[in-house]
Amino acid sequence: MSFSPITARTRRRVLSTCLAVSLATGLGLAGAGAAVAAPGDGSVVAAQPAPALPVVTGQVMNYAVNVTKANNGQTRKAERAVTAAAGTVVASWPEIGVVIAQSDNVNFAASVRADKSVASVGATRTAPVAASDPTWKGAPDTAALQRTGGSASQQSVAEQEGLEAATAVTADPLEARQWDMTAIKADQAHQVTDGSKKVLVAVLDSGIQGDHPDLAANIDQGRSAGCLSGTPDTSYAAWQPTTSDHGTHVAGTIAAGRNGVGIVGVAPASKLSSVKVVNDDGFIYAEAAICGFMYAEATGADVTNNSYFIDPWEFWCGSDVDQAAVKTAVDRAVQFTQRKGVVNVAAAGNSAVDLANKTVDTGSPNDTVPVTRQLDETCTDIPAELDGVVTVSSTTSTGTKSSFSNYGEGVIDVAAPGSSILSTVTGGGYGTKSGTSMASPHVAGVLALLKATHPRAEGTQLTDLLYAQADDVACPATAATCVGTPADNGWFGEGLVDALDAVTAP
Ligand SMILES: [Ca+2]
Ligand SMILES: [Ca+2]
Ligand SMILES: [Ca+2]
Repeated sequence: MSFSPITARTRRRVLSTCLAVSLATGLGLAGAGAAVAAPGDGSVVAAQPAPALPVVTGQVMNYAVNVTKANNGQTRKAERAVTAAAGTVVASWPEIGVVIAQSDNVNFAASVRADKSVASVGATRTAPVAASDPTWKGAPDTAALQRTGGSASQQSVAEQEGLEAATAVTADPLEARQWDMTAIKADQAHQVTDGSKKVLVAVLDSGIQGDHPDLAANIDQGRSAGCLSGTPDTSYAAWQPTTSDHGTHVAGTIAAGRNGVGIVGVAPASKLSSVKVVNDDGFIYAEAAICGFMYAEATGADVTNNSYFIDPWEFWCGSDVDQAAVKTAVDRAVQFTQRKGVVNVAAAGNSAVDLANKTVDTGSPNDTVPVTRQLDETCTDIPAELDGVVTVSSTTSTGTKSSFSNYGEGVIDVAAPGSSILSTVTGGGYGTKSGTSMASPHVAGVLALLKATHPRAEGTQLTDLLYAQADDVACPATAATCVGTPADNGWFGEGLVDALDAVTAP
């Protein structure tokens, strides 16, 4: 779920989305035990591996399949195991040994888990895949095709998204209203530099309006794509916003241009790529996020911004066989990009919970019917809590933690403004939004300035600078939930990011 503005309307929208989805679920079948057929006794083995279990038709589900070794040969073997178990390959990433598969065989996961080339398999959702879903591999849904594009419910979501929390203002120079830029000294940094067009920030989100007057010149259309089908679609429409202006708002905070209109982003000379991972119902599934990370790295992104958690679990638990496999698949993509020098930045989330001491989750899975789960230390928000990801909490204009922001000692890396942030919205205008979604892009922008200042630095070299330069923010004396020292604590991590240091410090 992308961390949309913190309003009652957002919560209602999420709830209505949950209720609208069929109760019928693949939970039981996806979690079925890995029963393995008795091994052969030396008789001749058929070239085509036989399914370990019979094919029994049920609901169409998507799966992340993790290969034992990240290479072409093993990945091809895993693809054959998918086919043998009555599955279809949706996407295949041999660089990380991950295959995304689709099947209506209720024994699919158990059968594929039995293959020697496969380390783990997990259902990416609890709701079945609809024929209208971009990953659908079955026969065309003729009923859906006959409906005019966009259902009534999508329309109303679009209207809500476009209007909610947006304070419409005319497109005059609006820098005076950008308290956030002053707070991180971006205004002072811009006296030195606006950054560099050689730096690319990938915005994994709901799309960026391609012809927004404050963004168009900075969008690298040749390095933008939609990932909703599980593989990159570089057509213009595939990375455009449809039902949400979230990605357009995030993009403006990073790199709205210094061009005489509207606002100015943290790193206004930088390039942006729109990598669409949020579907029309507001969900970010693992198959889209993995595609997004892999595409961003392949197209030379220096930084990615991730203002979302991967659905349908707010926290993915390693103690669950499906959730563990999906978390592994996403982590493989994230760690691959980081080994290649990409810095991934993620919002900490808007549930006002202590990520270092999780207790209970009542909101997941959000694609069927949420259950009450006790959380243990294996349960994490992805991608925010994956190793090496820059995890960002949100601050207000008075410099304290935003009430909605998640926190946690040893989890939060840095803080940035996220309450009442003015930025670009679809329709060519401007509006204010609040959320850790709005904090994360400030950090992505500071990293873009750092990359411009230190063109040879990448990965942890950049994050080391980011953390060292951040301005310490001590825990407020009355804040019982803030644990740690002024130099590093659970509300602000290593402190408020510093755009001026990013362009002036050696
Ligand atoms: Ca501007
Ligand atoms: Ca982190
Ligand atoms: Ca500093």
